[in-house]
Amino acid sequence: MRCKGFVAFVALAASAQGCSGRGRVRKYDSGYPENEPRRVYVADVDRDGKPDVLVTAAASVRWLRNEGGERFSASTEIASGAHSEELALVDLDADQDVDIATEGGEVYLNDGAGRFSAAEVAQRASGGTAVASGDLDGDQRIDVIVGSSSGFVIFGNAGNGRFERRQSESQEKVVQMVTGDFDLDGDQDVLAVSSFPVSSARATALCCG
Ligand SMILES: [Ca+2]
Ligand SMILES: [Ca+2]
Ligand SMILES: [Ca+2]
Ligand SMILES: [Ca+2]
Repeated sequence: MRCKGFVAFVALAASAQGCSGRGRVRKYDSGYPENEPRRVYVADVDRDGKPDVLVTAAASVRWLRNEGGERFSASTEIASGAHSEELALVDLDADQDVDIATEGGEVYLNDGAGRFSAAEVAQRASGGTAVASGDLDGDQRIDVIVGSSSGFVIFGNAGNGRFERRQSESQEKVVQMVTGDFDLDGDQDVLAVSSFPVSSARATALCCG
């Protein structure tokens, strides 16, 4: 019989003078079998002001709603699909709630209450090792970048819940990516870290919007 996996939180008791250093350990059931949970994220999924917890597995994302008072709800699955371990949590449709993009190139849009629906992603990449987000073309819509064993692919946000494959960079396996204006020219760039020893990291100015 397999045991359920747990996500553990540490709550430190604080006094008026500051943290006492003594705390409690509480455990919450992630809903996954033993050894399946991969990563944990914090985001206010339902916009009630209380940070919620998302736990990922290889092909699943589960949500533990923060009910206040150190209580979290039983976990519920809010997304499923291959390569769901790493997430980008960002408002992709500009409706003021947190949406989900997975390293598998799937996008799930939040209705504001924690119910997610899959967006349309054209020519979604197979595999997936990393995901990042940023407005790469300067159109004020957040785009999604998906890394794989053969580089990374940009999925441009076309609006109305649609994402289209716009550009790919063929290179070595991508381990992690971040976005930012690394060359200070006013547009967002992608920094992709690879496991290839010669060029372990490089910043590429992809769009000059
Ligand atoms: Ca919340
Ligand atoms: Ca949203
Ligand atoms: Ca954009
Ligand atoms: Ca730039």
